[in-house]
Amino acid sequence: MTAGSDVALRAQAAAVLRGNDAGGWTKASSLLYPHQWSWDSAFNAIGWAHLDVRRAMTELELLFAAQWSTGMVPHIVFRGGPDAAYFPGPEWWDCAAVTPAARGLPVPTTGICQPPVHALAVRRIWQLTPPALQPEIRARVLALFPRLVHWHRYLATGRDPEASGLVTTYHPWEGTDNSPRWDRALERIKVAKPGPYTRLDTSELGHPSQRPTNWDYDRFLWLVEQLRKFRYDDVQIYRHHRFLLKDVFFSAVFVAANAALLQLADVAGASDGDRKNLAGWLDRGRAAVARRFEAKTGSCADYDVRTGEPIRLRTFAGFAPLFARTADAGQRAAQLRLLDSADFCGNPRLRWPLLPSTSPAEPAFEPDNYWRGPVWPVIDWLLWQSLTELGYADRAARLRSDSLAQVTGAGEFNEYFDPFTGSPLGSPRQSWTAAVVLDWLG
Ligand code: 2M8
Repeated sequence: MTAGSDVALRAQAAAVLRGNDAGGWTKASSLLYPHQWSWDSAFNAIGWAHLDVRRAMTELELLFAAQWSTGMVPHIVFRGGPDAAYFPGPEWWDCAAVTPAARGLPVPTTGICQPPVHALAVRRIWQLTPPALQPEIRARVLALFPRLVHWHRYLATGRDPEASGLVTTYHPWEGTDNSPRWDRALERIKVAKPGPYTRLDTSELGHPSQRPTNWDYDRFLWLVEQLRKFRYDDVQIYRHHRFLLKDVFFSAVFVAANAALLQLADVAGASDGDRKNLAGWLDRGRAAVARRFEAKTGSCADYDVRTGEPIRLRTFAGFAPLFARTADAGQRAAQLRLLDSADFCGNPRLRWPLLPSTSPAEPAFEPDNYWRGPVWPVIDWLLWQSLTELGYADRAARLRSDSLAQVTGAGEFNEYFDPFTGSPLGSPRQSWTAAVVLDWLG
């Protein structure tokens, strides 16, 4: 890619973020997602940091303004208001009515969370802060830091009462919605059909095959109903909820996030206690992810808390040791072999050698269906970050240039891409895709 086209691409990516800017927070996309999503917001802050570090901080500050008293950062902050076209809206969650943890918030939220990319965002903002703005941004990082630690403490305790080092997810919406990783657990669940509902996503997008099925949505909504019944109380949920999964990807992001907060500890004037906790969560998480690694496959398996079964599927989540920046040279080598094998980036049918959400060799693979096969630029960005930090500069550089070629090749900063054809899928002008492009362009 030439320098000239980089300039044009940067301008286009910036225009997507600016176009989705709703005044201090960014719609995840103007088409499908007119509210503030948690991990989208973190990626978007990384993108904003290249345009305006103050605006980047505001993105996170507004997200954390909706943090629950438990420390949880909700997966959607319904900032788009009651008229924004999105289903299911706040009435399906009813959080403030059922739990004191969500009372007094400036806006309604959902009652679940998403991977903690936020610390990576604050670190990036700080790295990009010009000297003249450092006093202001440092003060703002200082103010946000305790909220970040509170969020991490929630994940390390409420979401891991066993102190296993692995985060438990309660709902497929906690990151990778219809990933085949959740199929078995969802199949076990017998749902009472939720009251009548009308999905907006399939009609808005016009391509239902790129979205979860109605079977999925019946289960997604039933799980929300259950969580509401348990008043979003982690203890009750742990006791009764049918969907409790130890998610190795989420856990690996948590490891990387703890490392990022530790790197910010001096800037944020962190207490000794906070530093000790962060280092403890980091070590415990990294060791736990390493224990889920299976030498036979070179991959890492999620774990179903209810059945005790490992979830052995070839998906991007199997690369959790890389996402967690494993220090184990043997695991790193095995993961890199797997990454470029025919099951993943080395598959001869791929348009670009990028990490697909699900391996084409997996029976559940569907090239155009959401988290069941397509390439997601944000996931490849996380992998690129890990490879860069682990010192695999060449592999990281190829991931970056192929990702940029994919985005430039077709569509308008789409949400995800068909791994075989490179065709753009999902929502166009997806904020986080534009944000990671801005970061790749530097
Ligand atoms: C997708 O999920 C939302 C529900 O949260 C949806 O399909 O309506 C997922 O890709 C999720 O990870 C992402 O944060 C969200 C907004 O981009 O969209």
